[in-house]
Amino acid sequence: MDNIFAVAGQFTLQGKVIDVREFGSGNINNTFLVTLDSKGEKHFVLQRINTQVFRRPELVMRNMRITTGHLLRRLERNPVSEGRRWEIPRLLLAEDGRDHWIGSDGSFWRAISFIEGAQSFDTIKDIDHAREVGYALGMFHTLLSDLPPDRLADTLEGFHITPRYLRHYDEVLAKYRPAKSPEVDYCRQFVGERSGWAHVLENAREQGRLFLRPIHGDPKVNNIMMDIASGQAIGIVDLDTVKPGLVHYDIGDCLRSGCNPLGEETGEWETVRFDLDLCRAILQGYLSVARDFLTENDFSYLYDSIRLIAFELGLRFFTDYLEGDVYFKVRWPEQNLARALVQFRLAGSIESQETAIRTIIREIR
Ligand code: GN1
Ligand code: MG
Repeated sequence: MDNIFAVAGQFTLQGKVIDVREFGSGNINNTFLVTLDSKGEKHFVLQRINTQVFRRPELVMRNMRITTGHLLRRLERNPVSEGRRWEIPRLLLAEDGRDHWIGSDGSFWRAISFIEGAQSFDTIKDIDHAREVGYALGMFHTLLSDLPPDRLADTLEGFHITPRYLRHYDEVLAKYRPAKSPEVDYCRQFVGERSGWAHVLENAREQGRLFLRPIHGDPKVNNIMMDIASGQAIGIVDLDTVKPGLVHYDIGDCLRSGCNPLGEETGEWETVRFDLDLCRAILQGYLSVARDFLTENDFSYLYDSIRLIAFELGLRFFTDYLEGDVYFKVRWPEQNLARALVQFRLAGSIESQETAIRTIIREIR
């Protein structure tokens, strides 16, 4: 780990690096927690950006600067309600004054402030946690609702555009001809039966029923920071995928992650289900802060967005499995297939509870 200490040192303007260890469970970038021997801040988060995925990392940094700057200004004008805190991850500068550092091998590194006294979870613990997760996403959307989306670069072309993932899936199927197995057959059938519907959000956007706004892109449960003392949500981290998009991608992603009590890495895919109580609580928390900017049309596509993002993530994992794990990091050979099965099962559970989910949406709007 000599080298990683040297990289961390690039961002250490005060004190000395005493520890660097792997941190979090991201599927794309490599993340480390750096501990300092310093009178000031004791930790920061160091990340190596996956430049195979984020082809223009400097634009990711620019989006992050614009977003965090906007969030800070908004919070100065409209502070969060009393007794709450809301933290925004800060970019740390390298010795040369830039917000990233490029290694001799071309690796792209950046450092972000660490939020002390907070933790995140891979799954939701209880109803209060669920409401707070929804609140956090609602806060994020509300604070960014007056940032014109075209100020943000599109750093990941095609991200959450389900028809593009389907096209890519067809290409991969034609090229790799997967061996037959019950799991692979289940996934293929699951995708095949839904390919006609998967355009639902993009069609609505083309018809002008839904429109682009700044989105987080990845508001899953473990990107929501929870205050250890109060149990309240205090911020959203992982701002790499902030870009113009439909808020539906975010709402769908938050719900597919939050309402799956077994979590997206469970080995028990056959018992995966979508939990309605958690769904109600997340949406209530979201609407407690974000109701005002949602339109009639936004509400009419909420159910589809929940179903679609679970389906889409399953499709992304399955395609990556077929393609040989070129996108999502894996720790074992069939991991992306296992992840796909979880998401497809979840999407199936969403479908079988459509009436109940639509009722929840109607009741709380
Ligand atoms: C990836 O790397 P991570 O864990 O922050 C992915 C998300 C998926 C998520 C599933 C840029 O996020 O879209 O929902 O895995 N990020 C990207 O866990 O593709
Ligand atoms: Mg992410």
